[in-house]
Amino acid sequence: MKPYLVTEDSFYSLKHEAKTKPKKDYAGIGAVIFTFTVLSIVIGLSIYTARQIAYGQENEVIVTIVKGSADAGSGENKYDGEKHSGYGFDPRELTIEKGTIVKWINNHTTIHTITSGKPSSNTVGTAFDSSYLNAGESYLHKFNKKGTYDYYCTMYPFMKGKIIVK
Ligand SMILES: [Cu+2]
Repeated sequence: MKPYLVTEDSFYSLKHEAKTKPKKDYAGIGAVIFTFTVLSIVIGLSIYTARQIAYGQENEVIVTIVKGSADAGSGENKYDGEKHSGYGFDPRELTIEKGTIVKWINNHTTIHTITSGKPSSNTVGTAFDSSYLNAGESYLHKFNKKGTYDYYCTMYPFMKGKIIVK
């Protein structure tokens, strides 16, 4: 192969070209912007796809902490035990497939928790624990193991729920 040589003439012509064709700089910026845009879309889609694989939105089930949950144990809004439907976790009991994500949404105006176990047990919070969930916040947990998971709210322990994973 012949090595490429920069002769006096070609050097001059390069310099001359650079001087007389400033438009080339704009084309360069355009290419950079275009590349950046394409890369952003590709990276964005990759993250979205990875998230879809990891969390599989089609396998997401929602449990809400309904309005008035903190009043469930008192007066007029007396907690209705097993039959309750208006207070606490809705649905109270939920059966899901292994690998499903449960998303709890706090639709109440105060703090609640989603804590695995029963208030009296010594395994409280071992399977999952949302810690303090403010009004409007959500907590997600993916259930990868079959079993029955009791949970409750440490702020208002009369709020109880159950997830059955098949
Ligand atoms: Cu609560």
